[in-house]
Amino acid sequence: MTRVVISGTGLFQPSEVITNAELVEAFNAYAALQNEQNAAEIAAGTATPIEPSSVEFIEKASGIRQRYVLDKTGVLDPTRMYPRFKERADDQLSLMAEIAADAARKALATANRTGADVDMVICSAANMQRAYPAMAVEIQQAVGARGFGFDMNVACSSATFGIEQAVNAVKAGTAKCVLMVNPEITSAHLEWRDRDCHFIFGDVCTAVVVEAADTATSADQWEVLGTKLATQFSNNIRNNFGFMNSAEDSDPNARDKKFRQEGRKVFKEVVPMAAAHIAEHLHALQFEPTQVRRYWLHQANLGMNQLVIKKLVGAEVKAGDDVAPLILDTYANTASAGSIIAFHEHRADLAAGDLGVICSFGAGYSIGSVITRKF
Ligand code: CO8
Repeated sequence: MTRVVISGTGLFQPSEVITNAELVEAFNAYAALQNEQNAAEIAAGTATPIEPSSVEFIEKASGIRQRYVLDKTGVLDPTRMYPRFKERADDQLSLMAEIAADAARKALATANRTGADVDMVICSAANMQRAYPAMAVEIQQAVGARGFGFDMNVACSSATFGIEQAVNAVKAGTAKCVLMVNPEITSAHLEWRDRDCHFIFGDVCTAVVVEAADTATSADQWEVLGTKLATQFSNNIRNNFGFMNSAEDSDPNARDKKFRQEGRKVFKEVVPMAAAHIAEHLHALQFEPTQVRRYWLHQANLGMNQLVIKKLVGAEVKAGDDVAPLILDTYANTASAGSIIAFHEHRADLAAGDLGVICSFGAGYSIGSVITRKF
């Protein structure tokens, strides 16, 4: 059986940061404007005022302190509350492909590879910039890869599901060197005017190189011992934006055409599913959760990671400790990229033979785990 390794990772990080204080100031200015405009209806009791947001709530409820975004000005403009991107001509590199190519080049450099070594490209993210041609094919061209590329979307689990496709392709012999990228421009599908969720997301792109162990030359290789994917339908995280909207005569700017969730239900339902999933996967490979040196968990909410890690290894371990590092305080929830950022930033100190688990959980519901060991 072919042994497969992750031989490199890369991260694109936008240069612009929005702190919670800046975000709350913009939201509260927006709320004041709206309340002023609707003053008569509010006084008559036919409309309810928008309540202000608060930094204390955001930090306590989520653990998020700031987020990176591709455009800060549009998001913080209380008359807009949306990033502003310039539409690009068909012959220009699209924004998703641009950030993916940046992360990809960095990942290829750490894998000791160039684009010409890649024969399969997977673009896996919670949203694609357009219907077609596939983003992966544009990224394939941008990095000079050979072979073929395709897009896939499993919301927050897009990266772990993408890694499994990459591993299977190498094992099956349909590819030798796979580039899997996760360009997450979450700022364009977050409702920044919704107090319940305006603080949740940030933009980034991650990239992972997967290849056969016997041909890999990278100094930092992680053997993939197993992957396990699970889905279970839920409407608790949903976005109805899509190509049918015009045909259905529905408003493309209606609230349901952006991210929305029942946050409490997601929290309660996903935590036990994720913890049980990881434990089952480890047991199937004859490992105990306490043998894992590091968990690179999905980065949505501090409390969720706290509970998942407690269920796995006991109450004395905290999310944010060495065993389960956090990046969501700096990056916020970056959809599928979160667990990969954690892996990218928090693995250099591990030794050969150390065991690690990358795990995502999110909309679908979807859960994906990758059990890996430092080569
Ligand atoms: N400021 C001040 N107060 C607030 C705010 C705010 N911004 N928001 C809500 N409150 C108030 C509420 O009004 C409520 O007040 P009251 O008690 O008087 O009714 C109180 O705070 C508590 O509100 P909640 O119950 O909503 O707060 P929670 O403690 O549940 O925290 C969270 C909210 C942080 C959202 C939490 O529920 C959570 O993190 N849940 C899990 C979410 C999650 O992991 N989702 C994953 C989705 S990501 C995914 O799968 C990918 C999707 C694709 C990407 C999309 C990109 C855009």
